[in-house]
Amino acid sequence: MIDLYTAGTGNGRRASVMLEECGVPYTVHKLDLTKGEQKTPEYLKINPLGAIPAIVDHDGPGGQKITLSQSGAIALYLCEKTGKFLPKDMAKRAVAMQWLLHAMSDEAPTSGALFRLGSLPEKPAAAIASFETRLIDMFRHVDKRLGEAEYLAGELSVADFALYPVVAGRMALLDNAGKLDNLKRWAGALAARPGVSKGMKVPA
Ligand SMILES: N[C@@H](CCC(=O)N[C@@H](CS)C(=O)NCC(=O)O)C(=O)O
Repeated sequence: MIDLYTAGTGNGRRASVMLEECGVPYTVHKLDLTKGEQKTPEYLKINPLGAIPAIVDHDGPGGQKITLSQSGAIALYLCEKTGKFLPKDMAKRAVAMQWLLHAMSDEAPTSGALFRLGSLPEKPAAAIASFETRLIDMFRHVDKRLGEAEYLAGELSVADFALYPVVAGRMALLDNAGKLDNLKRWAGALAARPGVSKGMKVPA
């Protein structure tokens, strides 16, 4: 059994989508970020950075308990634990990693920056516009790829599940940007998966 510490954000949902898609049983512990529940001494023992998501797998490698943070690392761990969503072929796996890291190091932080800027009382318009342009450019990059392949790595992989919460959280921006039909087709296909749909509703 895995304990998942999470909140209703894209990073949190990346972990719950992966748990659902990999078919791993888990218990949800909902943290209220607005109340600072991610900074309590008890939670800092689980993730010293004081951020969600984090998991505790009581049946980790060698039967030992393992505690993990970083939604990308959690996603990869679940792939390795279950043998799912990581291509076996090395070349295909490298492409999956490329898109996974694009999701994690380019798209998710840009979307996160937009969230933070939008939460500031002064809502700095120039900075928000700059990050929106950057995110739309990235969406166009992904749209082009999805015009050549059904999924980011060719086959369905961890990269798709890692990117999906970012795209799902930015549908209004996607609509404003226009076109992006390949990205919308891909987002629709992922949204229709029961595991994605269930994972995106966590925490209830
Ligand atoms: N790169 C990390 C980002 C984690 C993160 O920033 N989590 C946010 C919510 S999406 C958080 O817990 N923020 C609360 C805080 O930092 O106090 C991941 O992918 O897990």
